[in-house]
Amino acid sequence: MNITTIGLELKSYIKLSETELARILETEVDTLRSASLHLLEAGGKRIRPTLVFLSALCVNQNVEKVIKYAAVVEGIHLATLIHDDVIDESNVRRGMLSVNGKYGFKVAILSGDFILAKITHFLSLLENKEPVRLMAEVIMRMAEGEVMQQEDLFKIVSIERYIVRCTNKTARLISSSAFLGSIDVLDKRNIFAEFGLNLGIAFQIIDDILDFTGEVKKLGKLPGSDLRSGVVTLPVLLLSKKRREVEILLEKKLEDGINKVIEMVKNDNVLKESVNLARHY
Ligand code: GRG
Repeated sequence: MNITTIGLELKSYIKLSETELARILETEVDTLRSASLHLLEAGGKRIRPTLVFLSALCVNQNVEKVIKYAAVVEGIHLATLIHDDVIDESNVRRGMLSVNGKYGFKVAILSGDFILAKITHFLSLLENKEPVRLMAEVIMRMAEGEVMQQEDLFKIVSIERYIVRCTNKTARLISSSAFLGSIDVLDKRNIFAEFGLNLGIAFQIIDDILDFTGEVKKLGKLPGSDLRSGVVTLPVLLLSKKRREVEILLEKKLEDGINKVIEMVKNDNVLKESVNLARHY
């Protein structure tokens, strides 16, 4: 199979997984259905379902059998994006109105809860109970990662703690996507999980770098917005020679100070160093 054929096949399997997700999220309450599916229709790269299908293809797993897992990982991703936008009070996601922007924060919280409950219920009915246990752990860890991030706002923490945050917030779901695609191949699935974990950490690091270097149009937000909301990421943590100066600037939580730190990041070697650390994973 060549790359073009794989690409075309992937596209059609991703479509099938979206239909499956819409089926899993079926409800008689129209607002809840449209709020839960809003971000699916808004866009997104579908990295997690793609990883499910690619790992299935790599191990010669029947791709039809993993459509449900592709639906599940994108569904959990949607719920976390919805809750994340409530926490950040962000009105834009995937270049469109976020769920809280469109339906208000109460419906947004409830639709995130609804998606998680529906998916857990769906998985609990499968004969193999491993996926429901795995996804419950991923969801727990994501909540832990997000709370750690809230505790760390405007603080210079250790790189180790930052990596734990990336692992919990982002990498475990990406890892489980690679695992679920290869779940029936017992001697390979843990290798895929480990690959996915490293890929997920690198993915979050690059996402954090792009917050400093990306364009408004592609980011869908102003560069430096992570730091403006207090989320201190790798490039800032690597400003080790100016650590005390950065700490003082961030402690005040004032726009001028934050802009100064953004300039320090751009004028230092830390963006390059951050890319190197991402490459290491
Ligand atoms: C368990 C519901 C629940 C919440 C836990 C809000 C929260 C607490 C965690 C936030 C997790 C989060 C949003 C992490 C960021 C991960 C990330 C890099 C998202 C962007 O992923 P892309 O680039 O987005 O794949 P698209 O839109 O392309 O799918």
